[in-house]
Amino acid sequence: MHLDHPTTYPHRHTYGAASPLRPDGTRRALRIGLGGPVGSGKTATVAALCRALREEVSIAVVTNDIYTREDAEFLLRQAVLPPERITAVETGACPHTAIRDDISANLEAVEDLEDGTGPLDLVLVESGGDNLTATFSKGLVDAQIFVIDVAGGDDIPRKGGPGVTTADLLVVNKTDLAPYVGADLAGMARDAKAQRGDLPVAFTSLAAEDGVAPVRDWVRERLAAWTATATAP
Ligand SMILES: Nc1nc2c(ncn2[C@@H]2O[C@H](COP(=O)(O)OP(=O)(O)OP(=O)(O)O)[C@@H](O)[C@H]2O)c(=O)[nH]1
Ligand SMILES: [Mg+2]
Repeated sequence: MHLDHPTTYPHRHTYGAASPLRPDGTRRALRIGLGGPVGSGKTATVAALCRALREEVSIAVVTNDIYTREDAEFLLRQAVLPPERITAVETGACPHTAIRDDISANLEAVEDLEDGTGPLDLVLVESGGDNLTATFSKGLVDAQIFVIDVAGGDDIPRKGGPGVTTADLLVVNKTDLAPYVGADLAGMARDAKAQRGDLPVAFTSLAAEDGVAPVRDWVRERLAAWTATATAP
């Protein structure tokens, strides 16, 4: 082991929380990251949020996939936003690498969206599906949503992990499937409370009309707080 050769260790970026203002003094968009296990409903949540909020705020989306642009293509097919507001980052590696360790490609994507479309209020950054440990760098997003689903097992909140315990909002999605997979929603709520204390938890079914409402309301609150902070003297 060569303790005197620090360059043998992998380089890690150490971004701090990004300034809410751009160099010209105008407020940049609030950036919200969505992470969680494969197939839990991250893209479906992004699509539903865009539909619910696009009339009131200016939104753009960055998706992360390992080798494809599938999530971005899904959002484009669904026409949830104009095409110039949707960008895909191909991570080429474990999703958490691009949202936590080297966030440069994602930061560039966010900045290109802001430059290309004019001032934005909200940028949603979807991580590729990963395990329970993936979290976003605070240099990339201002708040994070962790999306799990009832079909992944009702013991997930009890198992914890940084996504479940520290995300600003925990979403337990696909509640419509609970009766079919024998998921105990009340038990999930108790376990989530034990892991998260006062941090909020939203139970959603995106199969239901307006099923994204609890997440939409939380995003609205964050946007109001962001606007107030970023415009304070
Ligand atoms: N029944 C039900 N199906 C859902 C719900 N939300 C999402 N789905 C379905 O679950 C599947 C996966 O949803 P996605 O939104 O692609 O999941 P994801 O987390 O983005 O997946 P990856 O990006 O591949 O990790 C799709 O077939 C969705 O239609 C829900 O609330 N109820
Ligand atoms: Mg997805």
